[in-house]
Amino acid sequence: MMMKLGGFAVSNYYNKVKVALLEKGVPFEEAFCMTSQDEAYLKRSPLGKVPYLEADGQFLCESQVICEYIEDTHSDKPLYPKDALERARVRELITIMELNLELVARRLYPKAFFGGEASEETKSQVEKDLAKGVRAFKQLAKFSPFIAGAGLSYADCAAAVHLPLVSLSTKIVFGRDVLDDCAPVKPYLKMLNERPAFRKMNDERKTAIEAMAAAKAKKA
Ligand SMILES: N[C@@H](CCC(=O)N[C@@H](CS)C(=O)NCC(=O)O)C(=O)O
Repeated sequence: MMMKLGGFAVSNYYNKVKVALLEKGVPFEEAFCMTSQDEAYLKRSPLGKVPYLEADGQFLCESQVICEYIEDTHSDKPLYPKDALERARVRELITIMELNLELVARRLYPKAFFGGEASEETKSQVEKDLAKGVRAFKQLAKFSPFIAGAGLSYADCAAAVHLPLVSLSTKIVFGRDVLDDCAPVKPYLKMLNERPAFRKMNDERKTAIEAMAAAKAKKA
């Protein structure tokens, strides 16, 4: 049974899984859906978030759990190194990027992207927490040429979708991209985007953003 990825192409967590599937050449279908707290949707995704994966008639949530499942079931073209410690390093980078960069910067998204606000207290806390996250990220990221070393990994799938949002939201809210302190980020993202899978994911993301903006303008 063909795997189905549920979500929408603007979501960074959805795109993280999508680009991994594309890189690995795993066949999958995209099932468009938005986040929802409806009972029916919660059966697929218990927190009401995207993405979810439907495989063998079952549903899985949490992008990293989904990536682990994809890796366990499709061992061709691995996106983890063979060595256990190197594999742990990939997971370490993903965890730092998601918990200490993306999730922290996410508190700025209402103001940065959705016409909302961020209190002075929120901004100050986010700035402090991001400083720690950026320091840890700089310590761990290798850029040689991939983020965890010589081979493309799930950490690159995460970096490609999360780092641009951290940059953009902090640039909009603080007037300063917190990742400017880490010079290799921009050329690294450019290098990733030269790969067909990453380009496809990003092209489809841009198209989805434009469609969302057009739908919003039509409503107003
Ligand atoms: N830890 C989750 C995060 C997923 C997530 O936050 N997705 C966002 C869209 S990018 C979402 O569904 N937000 C709606 C909500 O938080 O209720 C994962 O890795 O899948």
